[in-house]
Amino acid sequence: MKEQLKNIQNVAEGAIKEAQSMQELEQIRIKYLGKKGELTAVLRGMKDLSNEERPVVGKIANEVRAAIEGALDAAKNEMKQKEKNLRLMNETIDVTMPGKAKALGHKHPLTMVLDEIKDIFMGMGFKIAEGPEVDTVYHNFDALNAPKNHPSRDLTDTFYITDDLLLRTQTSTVQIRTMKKSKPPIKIISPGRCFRSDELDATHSPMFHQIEGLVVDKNITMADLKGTLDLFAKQLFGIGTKTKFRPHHFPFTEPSAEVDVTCFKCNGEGCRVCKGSGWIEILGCGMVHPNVLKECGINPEEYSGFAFGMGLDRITMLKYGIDDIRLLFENDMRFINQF
Ligand code: 2NM
Repeated sequence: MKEQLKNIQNVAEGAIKEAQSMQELEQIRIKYLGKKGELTAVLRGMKDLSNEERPVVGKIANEVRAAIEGALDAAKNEMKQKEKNLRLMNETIDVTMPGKAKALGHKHPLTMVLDEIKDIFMGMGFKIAEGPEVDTVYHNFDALNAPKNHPSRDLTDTFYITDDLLLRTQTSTVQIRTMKKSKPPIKIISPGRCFRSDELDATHSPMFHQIEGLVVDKNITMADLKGTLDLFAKQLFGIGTKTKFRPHHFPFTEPSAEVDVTCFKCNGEGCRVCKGSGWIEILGCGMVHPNVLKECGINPEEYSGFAFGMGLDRITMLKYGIDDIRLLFENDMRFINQF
């Protein structure tokens, strides 16, 4: 029986040495020390021993149990330590590794130029006014003195929603709304999206951006208009920029003009940007038509005003040498990332 006990101890200790995991160790414990284990079975047989032999064998059995338990504990501890070391190894952080760069976003070129233009006019005391993109035929055409048969009213040029509602074709709708609800002095610019039923190509888009301006007060003259827009051009394109006012026609202004600036690329010499002329057209303007003031409840005998409008997309394209308007709306990162 002593031999049997010693043998159990040897085999158990051997198995513990070989064990690779906590589960294996637990299986060994059950196999030798458990209720139906090998050591337990031997101990059960002790009742058949003589009175002299029983305490001797009992002592050895206890020693064997203690030895196996001790070996199990030691093996378990060693295994835990190994697992911990392994975990610590895998968790080490190499502080010398380069970090992952976070891609920072930035403003869209249209927003950059819009912000620049807003700053210039705010510096001259203009306020920013906004209004709805869906507006009435009245605000978009009638109140702006557009003749009932004006071609811009055609279904082929304007997106109508109903007989009375449309997508605004210019932001003058905002100027009309502002004149109707407030008294002069008025000094606003109205930037925003506009819509015309144009075929999309390199220079036309059915959705585009306008910035219009309006000043109404007593004694506003063509000289105020020219001074304001000349200063604007010098601030946007450079102090050496010159402006040229050419007579034009708009239903909502009288007199009306188009404004050219000396080419900021070639300084008026003639180049690709200005198509050899030395001049670039950048906006339309004029003195607000008395009919428009009257329609908005402003007495044209008492007040006068000037207004202007420009295309943000075109100016952005000129400033950055972009040759296709579609690039501004496609949000291709290869394009956007260049700014
Ligand atoms: C332009 C050109 C000239 C304009 C006129 C008005 C209003 F509402 F006061 F009559 N707002 N904007 C205007 C004048 C717009 O865009 C090329």
